[in-house]
Amino acid sequence: MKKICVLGLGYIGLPTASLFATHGLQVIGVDVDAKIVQILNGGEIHIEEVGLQSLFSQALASNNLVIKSAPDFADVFIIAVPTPIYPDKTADMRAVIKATESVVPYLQSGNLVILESTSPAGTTNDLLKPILEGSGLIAGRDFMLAYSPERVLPGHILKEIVENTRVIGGIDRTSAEAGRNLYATFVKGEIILTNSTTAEMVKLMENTFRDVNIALANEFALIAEKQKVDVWEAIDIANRHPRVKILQPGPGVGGHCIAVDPWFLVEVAPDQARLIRQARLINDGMPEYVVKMIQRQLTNKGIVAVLGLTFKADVDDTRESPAVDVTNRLIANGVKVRAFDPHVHDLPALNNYLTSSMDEAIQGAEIVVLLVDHTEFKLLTPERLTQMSGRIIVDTRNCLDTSAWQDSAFNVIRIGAPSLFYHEKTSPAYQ
Ligand code: SAJ
Repeated sequence: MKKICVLGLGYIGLPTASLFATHGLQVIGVDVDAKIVQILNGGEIHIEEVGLQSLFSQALASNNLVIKSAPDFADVFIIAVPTPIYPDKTADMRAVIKATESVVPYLQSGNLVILESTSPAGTTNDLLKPILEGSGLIAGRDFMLAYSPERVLPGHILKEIVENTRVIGGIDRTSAEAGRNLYATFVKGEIILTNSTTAEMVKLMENTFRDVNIALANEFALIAEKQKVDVWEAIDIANRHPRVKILQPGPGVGGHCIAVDPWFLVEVAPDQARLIRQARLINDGMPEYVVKMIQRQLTNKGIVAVLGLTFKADVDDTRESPAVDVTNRLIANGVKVRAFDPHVHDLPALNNYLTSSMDEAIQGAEIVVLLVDHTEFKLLTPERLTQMSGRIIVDTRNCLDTSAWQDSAFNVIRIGAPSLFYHEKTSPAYQ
């Protein structure tokens, strides 16, 4: 297992390829996007992730990594391409199918093929195996086949890819063990072996667990608002219970994982996955709730400055971002929007609304809406917003010090909390 071909050089494929290369294996990194291949071949990376540029540069400098637009013969093929959903919420497996088909001409006896993309349970056996067997080789006899989900948190990928427990699901024991030997090259966490369908299910369950728990937090927020309770204070108190860990309400759930993966379970078991579907609907309803919250405050038909477009803090990823959803809905409703995100410089559908600085976005704005708790937004002070025409901050992440802003005569509007106007400073819990 000396030569590895990694298909898909995104948030998972690129760090994986780079780590194998810096650990002495020969790696061919493949991407079908000519622009990505060009950027990588120029020594730069096309995504933002802490430490990745330096790791990638080390990988290139080791001469163990080459970037190409098509696969080549190798001992191991790792497929790490996206698995989005269609508008009807069923899994779009086209990239996985295409990548697997592209391996077929290069598949040789003794090879190991590993799928890393999050996929509906059964994919490795039912989808990959028949495609790969189109080569004339038989899975389990002539080549090995396994599923090993990526489980790393964007923003912490390089740490988690090494330290997290890794699951390897083989179509048979030999395949799982070969996968373990391979990942042990750089994984310091425990490596657990199982079958491929269980490993696929594990990954979906993890992200669904988080989605359902976020939906619960969001539902608590909606109830709290009705009850004139500050949900953030209530969660904080409830979480002092030794067995309670309520997550954070927010403007919705984004990213290519948590907002997508639960649907893979709904797709295969629509009658059973009732809670899972409902959780998805609750989380998907949050952007519209936020839009209504903003528009209720917008009395002078003024400018709304939107701060943050990514799906969460300190990343550049806008896939399935609730912040983008909120912004689009405001625009569709005829609201005058300016948007700024320090990590987003090009977003085709919103380029006409993007500003290149925060000052430009907030100049003359009636309302400022914080949709993402990027570090630099958390450090915002009232003095920084003096160019606004209004005095309303909608803090969808509860990341500002509300009382400091009220002291500066700002009205801070939060999800799941009674609106606190600067002249009503007392926390509602103590009124
Ligand atoms: N969010 C909330 N409230 C919370 C936590 C998160 O509204 O309390 C929102 C975030 O703002 C974001 C979304 O949920 O929009 C998802 O963010 P996240 O940080 O929970 O997760 P991801 O999507 O960045 O990464 C998840 C991780 N899965 C789990 O924690 C179970 C990661 O380990 C996976 O590898 C990744 O999905 C993936 O690729 O599947």
